[in-house]
Amino acid sequence: AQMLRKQYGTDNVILSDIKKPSPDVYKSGPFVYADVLDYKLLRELIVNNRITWLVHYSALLSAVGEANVALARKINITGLHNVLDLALENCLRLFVPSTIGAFGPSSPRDPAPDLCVQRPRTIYGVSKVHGELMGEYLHHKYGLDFRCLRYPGVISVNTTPGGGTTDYAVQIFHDALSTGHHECYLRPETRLPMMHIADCHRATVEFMQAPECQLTLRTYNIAAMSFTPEEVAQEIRKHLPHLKVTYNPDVVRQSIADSWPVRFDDSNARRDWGWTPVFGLEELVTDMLNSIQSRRAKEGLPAS
Ligand code: VAH
Repeated sequence: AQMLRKQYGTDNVILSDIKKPSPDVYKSGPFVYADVLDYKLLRELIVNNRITWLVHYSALLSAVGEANVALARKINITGLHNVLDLALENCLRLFVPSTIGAFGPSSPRDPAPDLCVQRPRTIYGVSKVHGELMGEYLHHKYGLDFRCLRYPGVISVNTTPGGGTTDYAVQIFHDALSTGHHECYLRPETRLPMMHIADCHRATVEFMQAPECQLTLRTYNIAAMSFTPEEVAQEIRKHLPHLKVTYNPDVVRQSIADSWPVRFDDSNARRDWGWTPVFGLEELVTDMLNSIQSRRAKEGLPAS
């Protein structure tokens, strides 16, 4: 929201969520409570605030979705259809994120191209492929301005890990600075595409601003880096040499990770609308450690 508010004015960008945000969210600009399953409430918000773009992030992620398939289906599919219908009715530009999780074991994995077989093995992945297909169908049939990016694992200090398979890549930084020990639920050599949150936000805004005539696809892969738990641990040890990682693979999340792409081919995004990442592994590790350290200092916690 910050990036959009800088460009379009604070009061022109409304954040919404189903849970009460922290006090600083209220301070940073307009916030409204919204439940993606409450069609009437969403319609009122869109009409009363003359909304023109909608960025739809509500979804249960991969691992938490496997633990609650019925809820994941409701939020990720029924919630999506509410948003698609409202976008059509109100001629909105609609952004819906997809994910590396939209691919499965029969997809090409290294790299995974934009267009290939997609038979994901999680309700999260199935719902995201459904979103890609529904959005593209409504675009071609009714002209819906549907735009979708397949995100890698997104690494940010601003949110606590949300039940995804890539959560370890956030938790390891917090553990490195607090206990010096991280227990990893993936095997050391499990390679997954990852991206710093700043690149993810910038890609989304730049993609939303791309002229329609430049887009040859409605859904694009975007990539920045791919790393394994051992590689990110080694990079962290350049700053904190004593980091200890023990590997205790979790069957569910290891099998999900093993069904996902190892790397993304994002050449179409780079060609069509100029996508290019800024954060590689070195920059990611430096930024994450600095961000967490300054947070801990504010909370009066020891540096590490
Ligand atoms: C997950 N972080 O792990 C999410 C994401 C690319 C993975 O979709 O489920």
